Amino acid sequence: DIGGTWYWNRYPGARCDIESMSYSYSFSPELDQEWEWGERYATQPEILRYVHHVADRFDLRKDIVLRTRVTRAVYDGDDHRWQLSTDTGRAVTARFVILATGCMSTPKDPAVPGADSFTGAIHHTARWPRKDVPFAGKRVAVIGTGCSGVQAIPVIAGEAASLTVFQRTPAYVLPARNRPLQATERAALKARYPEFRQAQRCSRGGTVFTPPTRSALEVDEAERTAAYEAAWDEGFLNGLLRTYTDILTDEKANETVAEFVRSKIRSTVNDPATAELLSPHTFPFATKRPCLGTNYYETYNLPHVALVDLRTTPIERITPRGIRTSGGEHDLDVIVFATGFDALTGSQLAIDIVGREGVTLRERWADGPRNHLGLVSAGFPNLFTVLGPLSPSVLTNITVSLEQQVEWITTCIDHLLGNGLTEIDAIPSAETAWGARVAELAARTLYPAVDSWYTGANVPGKPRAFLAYAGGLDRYREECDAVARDGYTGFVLSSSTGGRSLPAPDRCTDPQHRRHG
Ligand code: NA7
Repeated sequence: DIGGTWYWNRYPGARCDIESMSYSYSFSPELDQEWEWGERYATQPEILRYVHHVADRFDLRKDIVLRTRVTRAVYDGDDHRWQLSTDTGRAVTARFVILATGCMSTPKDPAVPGADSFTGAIHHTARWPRKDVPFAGKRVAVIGTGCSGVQAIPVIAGEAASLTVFQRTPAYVLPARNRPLQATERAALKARYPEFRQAQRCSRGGTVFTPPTRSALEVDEAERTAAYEAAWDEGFLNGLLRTYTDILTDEKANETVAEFVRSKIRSTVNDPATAELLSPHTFPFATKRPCLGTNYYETYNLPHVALVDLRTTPIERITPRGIRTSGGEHDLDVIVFATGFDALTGSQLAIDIVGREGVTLRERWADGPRNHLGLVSAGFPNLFTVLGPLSPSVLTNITVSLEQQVEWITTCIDHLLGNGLTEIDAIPSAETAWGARVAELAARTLYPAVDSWYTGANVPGKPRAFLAYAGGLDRYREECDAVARDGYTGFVLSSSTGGRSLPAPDRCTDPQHRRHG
């Protein structure tokens, strides 16, 4: 069915961590007015209903082919078209291909030996069955304490006979403060939706807030704590990040927030040893995506919930009866993997993509993703990506980011068609410059040093690189618009008859691309 992430991630407790009235399409004022969000943070079923509504309202289903996996895409340089193969045998020829394959859609293989031997049920949060998974009376394990595990754990604990959480690295979990939306607050935002949507578009991360002006280190502890308490009470994913300017850039400033969260864990979790195990010490706050939870830390006070620290007692294997760690065997009926994704590049590299002159995307990205503006990779003409690597994507409210990229791509294709052009390709030197720019923006932050899915470190063997543009959606939008306005600098635009209208020749200095002129 349609829905992407919100189709697949139907695990108990799945919901968005951006407010629903922000995390929705902005392209239709009528849609904005007619849809009624029920909760501050929408559940997965509610978002899926919204996606279905959008598909019906705009008559999109006629253009959607379901139950079909694109397995291979080969560029025919003579015909200037992509030949797509699918697992149903259906073949498709297309001039333009847009990979909207998702930034978190290829589940990571947790590679725990013995999974096949388990006599109970195993489920991955990102491939959750459509039928209900019963937990009542069952002994359940959750492996993984990222955002998915953090959402699922309290809900599963509410039903299961026992829950054992297998934790490798504790997360910073902030309270969501979710609640039903009141009709009056929905109406108030709807009354100013056009301005609100415009403010989102011009914002740093796709959500609207007042940016901080001071360093965390220039105020005294009492003032800082008061600011952190206020943010904690508000329940925004990035509320604590937005208290001061330097939380993500200065280790000392960051540590003040990190310690504040740890103090909250200590005051919530009754058992001091469990509280300590749940307290993150190995990475700065928000250098991995923080999690929004509901009763997450409180869940560990329940008598039937146990925490296993995989750092001291690693998993040895899954057995027919359960999970064996170096500390002993845990008998189980259900194992839930909440072990995350091969983020940002996984879904593109899962397709066998063959570009100009037989070069594959896997070869081209062997040392990490390369592209210009996060949109097109050199040698793979007319193949665009939305929410892919080296774009703001996962650092932003993606509903805003994806509309920005879709608009840019649409304008670009219009430009090509309107000018008798058949092809856009990135210039390798522009790609190198873009990669350097993305790395330079990341280097201003604490992100790159941390092992996370932002850096590819969660997938063994994946080349390490900070995979997102950290300069903000506002700046990214300006950069993309400037490129288009200046005649698509860093790209070669050409026609099948050999004519090239843009960019001007002095911008295309890369020898590999001269032949297209
Ligand atoms: P994440 O954030 O990648 O979290 C995965 C969790 O699983 C994390 O705690 C990992 O520990 C743990 N993990 C991964 N592999 C293993 C193995 N083999 N053994 C034990 N523990 C493991 O994925 P989520 O699905 O929670 O969230 C992804 C994003 O989706 C989320 O941020 C939202 O943006 C939407 P580690 O930290 O690697 O030690």
